[in-house]
Amino acid sequence: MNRRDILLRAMALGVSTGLEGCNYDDPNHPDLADKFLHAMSSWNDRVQAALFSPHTLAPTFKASQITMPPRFNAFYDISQAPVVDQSSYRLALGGQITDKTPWSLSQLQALPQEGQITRLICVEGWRVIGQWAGVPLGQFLRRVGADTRCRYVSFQCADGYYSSIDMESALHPQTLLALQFLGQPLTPAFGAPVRLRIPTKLGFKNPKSLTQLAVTNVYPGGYWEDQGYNWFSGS
Ligand SMILES: Nc1nc2c(c(=O)[nH]1)N[C@H]1C(S)=C(S)[C@@H](COP(=O)(O)O)O[C@H]1N2
Ligand SMILES: [Mo]
Repeated sequence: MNRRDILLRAMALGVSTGLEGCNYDDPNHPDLADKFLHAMSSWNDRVQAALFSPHTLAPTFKASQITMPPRFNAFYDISQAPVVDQSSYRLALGGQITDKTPWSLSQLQALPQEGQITRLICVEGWRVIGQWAGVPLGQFLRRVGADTRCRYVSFQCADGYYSSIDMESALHPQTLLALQFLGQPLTPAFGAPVRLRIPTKLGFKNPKSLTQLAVTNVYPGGYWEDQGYNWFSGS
């Protein structure tokens, strides 16, 4: 275990000890446990953000280590994955961005691309190694004149899913607007035509089939985040 792991584990222990020591089932204060956990989670966000270094890279792997077959996940069955028409596709831009002209798929494909073989970790308790390629999000944000002093980048998806990340993680060199998976254009199930690939965060922070990207100082939350999942969720 490195120092970061030890610290994170110690914090997790602190949370459970805190819960055992007090009676959070007080019928006069039914939402006390909720409030306590919410306070712990937002404190956890701040500690994770402080520990996160924009220079620390997520581990990368060899082609021989790629998980085959890949594993799909969404809040619905794979047969329900949205099918987006590629020729009329536009990625909409919103919020604190100078040039909000929507981007077609061929325009995104014409930008410089980067590839990575990294691990995707789902909170459900499984992990897969995959290969993604696409446009580094930081380069894209600078190109469209995003105000990178803003706190958040938010994402909307074709299936109604949504999520958001901190600006520092958005500018991390391994954070991609991915167009390819396993050496081929993304398929609907794996996020066609464009998904976020961010190997420094858990799977649910990797929204697929993006329709809109926005830069904002207003906390955008997310599909799972709004149901209590920790927002920062570094991996
Ligand atoms: N649009 C969309 N993106 C999503 C989800 C979803 O339900 N809809 N699920 C998330 C979760 S929980 C995980 S673990 C990863 C799974 O990505 P994969 O199907 O490429 O393995 O997608 C994330 N992105
Ligand atoms: Mo997940």
